[in-house]
Amino acid sequence: HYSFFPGTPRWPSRRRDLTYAFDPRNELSEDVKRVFANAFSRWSEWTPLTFTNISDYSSADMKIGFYSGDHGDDEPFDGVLGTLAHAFAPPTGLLHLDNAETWIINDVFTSGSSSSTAMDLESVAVHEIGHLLGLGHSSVENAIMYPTIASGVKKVELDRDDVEGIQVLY
Ligand code: TQI
Ligand code: ZN
Ligand code: ZN
Repeated sequence: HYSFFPGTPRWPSRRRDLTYAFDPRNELSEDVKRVFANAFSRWSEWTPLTFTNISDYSSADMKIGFYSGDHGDDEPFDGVLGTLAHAFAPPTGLLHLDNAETWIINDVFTSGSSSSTAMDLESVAVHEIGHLLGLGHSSVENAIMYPTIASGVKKVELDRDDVEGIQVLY
């Protein structure tokens, strides 16, 4: 079953229209931005929440970026595999991805030929957005919030368990 973080943090009810921005230092492609827009829409479909991409990074509710190793939040990334990404629950709203991973975007690899360690970006994004909204991990294997995903696998459809969890929060 779904779970929440200790203290059940969530975006307050007066904040239904949330904003997100990409770290301008990353200069991300439109393809990457589209993956996130898609991932956010999988959650807005089942909640009263809306998610809007704004360009002002400093004022966005949720901030997304790709980083390598130490990046200033006491949770350094660890190179290929291990930790792929992490997200901080409301009201912090940070979503960080490990730049050392080979990310698959729309079935295309971002680097090299290391297909055995490539991870699907949208799948990880949908999972991390769940954390950004206040969901912890689920014990249901098909759930987006289940704490394991295999390399190369695309798992982007919310399970009924994810939907039930998010609808308790919002
Ligand atoms: N990153 C972990 C995660 O997001 C970070 C983490 C570890 C965590 N323990 C936690 C977050 C407890 C919240 C609560 O789960 S990860 C997956 C999955 C990771 C894992 O890099 O291991 C995905 C990132 F679920 F597939 F294994 C994205 Cl999709
Ligand atoms: Zn981080
Ligand atoms: Zn997780």
